[in-house]
Amino acid sequence: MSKSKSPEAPRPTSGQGGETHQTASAAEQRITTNHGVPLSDNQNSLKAGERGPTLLEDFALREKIQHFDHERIPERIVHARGSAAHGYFELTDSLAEFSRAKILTEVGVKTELFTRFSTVAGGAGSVDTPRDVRGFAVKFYTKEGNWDLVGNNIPVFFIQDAIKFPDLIHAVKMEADRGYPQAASAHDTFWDFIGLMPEATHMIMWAMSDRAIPRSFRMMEGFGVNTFRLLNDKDEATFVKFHWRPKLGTQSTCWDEAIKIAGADPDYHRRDLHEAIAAGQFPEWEFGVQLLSQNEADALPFDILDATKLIPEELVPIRFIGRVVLNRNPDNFFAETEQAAFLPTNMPPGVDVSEDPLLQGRLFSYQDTQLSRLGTVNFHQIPVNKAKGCPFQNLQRDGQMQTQVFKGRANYEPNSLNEAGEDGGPREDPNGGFRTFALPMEQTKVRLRSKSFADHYSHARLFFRSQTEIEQAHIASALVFELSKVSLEHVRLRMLSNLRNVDETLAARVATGLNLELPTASVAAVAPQNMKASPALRIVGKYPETLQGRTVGILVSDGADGDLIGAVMKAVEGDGGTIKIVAPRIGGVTLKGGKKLKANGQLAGSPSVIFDAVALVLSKEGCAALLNDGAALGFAMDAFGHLKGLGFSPEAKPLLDKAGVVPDEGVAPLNGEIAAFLKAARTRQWAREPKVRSLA
Ligand code: HDE
Repeated sequence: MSKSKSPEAPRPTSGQGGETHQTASAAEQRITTNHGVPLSDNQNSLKAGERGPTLLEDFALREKIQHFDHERIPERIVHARGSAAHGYFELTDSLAEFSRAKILTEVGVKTELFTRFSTVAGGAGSVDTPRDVRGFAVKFYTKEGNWDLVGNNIPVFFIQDAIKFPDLIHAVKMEADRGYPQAASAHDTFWDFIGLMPEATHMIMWAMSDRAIPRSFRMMEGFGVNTFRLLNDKDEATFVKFHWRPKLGTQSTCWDEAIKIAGADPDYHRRDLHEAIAAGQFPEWEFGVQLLSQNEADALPFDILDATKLIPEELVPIRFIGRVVLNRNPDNFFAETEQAAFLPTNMPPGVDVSEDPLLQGRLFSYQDTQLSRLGTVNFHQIPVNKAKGCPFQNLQRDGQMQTQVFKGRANYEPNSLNEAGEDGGPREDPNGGFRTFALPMEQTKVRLRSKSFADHYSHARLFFRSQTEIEQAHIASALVFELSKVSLEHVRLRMLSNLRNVDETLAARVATGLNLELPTASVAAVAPQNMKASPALRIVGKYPETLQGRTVGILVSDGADGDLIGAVMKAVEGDGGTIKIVAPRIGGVTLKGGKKLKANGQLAGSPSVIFDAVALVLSKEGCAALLNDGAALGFAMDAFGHLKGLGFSPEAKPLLDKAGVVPDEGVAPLNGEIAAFLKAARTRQWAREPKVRSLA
């Protein structure tokens, strides 16, 4: 084993006194009222005598409590729970041939941005790890105005037409008469709606896959979902789909793990993002595009205006053109993350919409919803929403919370005020200003769904059959879990009928898991096609195995071998991982030889579910003292059950035995070398899964 010195007390990571706080400014800051009046006493209300009634004239008390009473604003009606960070986009490959947007043509230019990740169904105070889609909203502060690319971590959506969105959200959120479940799709109204909306079947495959239980916001892909257009300086249009690809790879949790994390740390993803950035481990994504001409789009066997369909990247490769880096945490959660307003209508010249009916509805909704959420038509003046890379001026005036002080009389145009030597205000720019693609159309008004949208099962089948067997088992098991929570048997049966159109074996596996007879298949409007598999849709095996950005928990005890702990720390950190020391008591342990080792976490509050891999480095006595400790047994049992790499000192073996850990490639004795543990820690032990859990 490589000789290495016993570990110093672990460097406190951020959030544990790790930052070097700036000393307070010398001049004492006086507390004042909101109107600047300095206050002499912020501890006591004004009374008639020490024990007398509080006086109405106490403006300090009234202002402070009144402000407090009105601090909450309406949460987002969807995507209420989110976490955000600042960063930048750097273009590395110009799209000048396709777009005149400066952000897509000026290679090497860094554009500031603000990104908010979110769940969909839960409220602002719900948990980070439910099974759910994740929002992936990016506000680029470009020099031609803000560009809000408001995507998700799944490339398709449940519905094809925006008019169904309120129904979808009403169905997935807590049920109207009982106010539960919170942040969960496993309930009657959601599956009742989904079973009656076959167009949702492809998205359901994604929502039941491991994509919906991401390990970290830093380890998930992002997609623009809708089809947009790029317009070059000749106003020639090219269809475009946008992609974000994480440098850390895509990684998910196991479903049992996600459930337990929700209890152990409801803020798991928020903390993960904040701590990584605070520690200088800046998450990064490659930003890419799929580009299609009108002819190429027409040649596809599906309609790219249909948001329930994706374009397999084996068909149209992704061209990576830049990178997104998140390198600064918000200073204030409410001011920035809560007040951020994303609008898909925010597009720089050179980017344009398509006729995708889902996108068309979104173009109204985001602008509209900010009014009720932020309470003023001037929400664009809130710092996080302000255009930064460019001046913005127009002749719109007044409105609540107007913070701009316009000079002169020009609040209309045309005007000739400049002939009187006054400032006539801004004017349109026919060349540089935003132009819309001149789409030829001679249509009659109809309320119809395009026939080209009618195939609801071929892409669902493509996704399912493109998965590895491991991932297919997770999809089937998730469907069994969710439909088992449905109390209406006709809803379960309707879903089974639909699943038969996706894949007969999938439907059979789910029926068996529900102990139901398989019903006849529902009638598909368009017979499902077998498309060529798209391995790019998998997670397992798509990215290199790595400890980069991951965290390893080392459970230690008094008398443990400090050299061995040091060797594990050195190996993990050398591999790009982060170490957290877990001990029975937060004060840490006394190692063999008397050296002290501080802990980052106390055992009961640091279960193995919050780590990517674990090591148990215990002394003989220390192990004996933990043999009857549920938290210690659970630490080992859950790490093993969640398919994690598990290293152990020889003295820790009795605890593993009692926890039911059986030796396999991912259970590595730390008695001479660390390499086997490191290899196991970089991934999940998929071969172990059938031994630890029954899958559908
Ligand atoms: Fe949204 N969506 N959405 N959505 N959406 C909102 O706007 C809407 C859809 C997405 O972090 C709301 O500011 C409609 C698809 C994200 O602040 C609202 C339809 C995609 C966020 C709204 C959709 C998204 C939102 C609520 C169907 C992926 C969070 C709060 C046509 C491309 C943004 C808000 C943030 C938020 C409307 C479907 C992504 C209600 C009408 C598809 C990431 O306006």
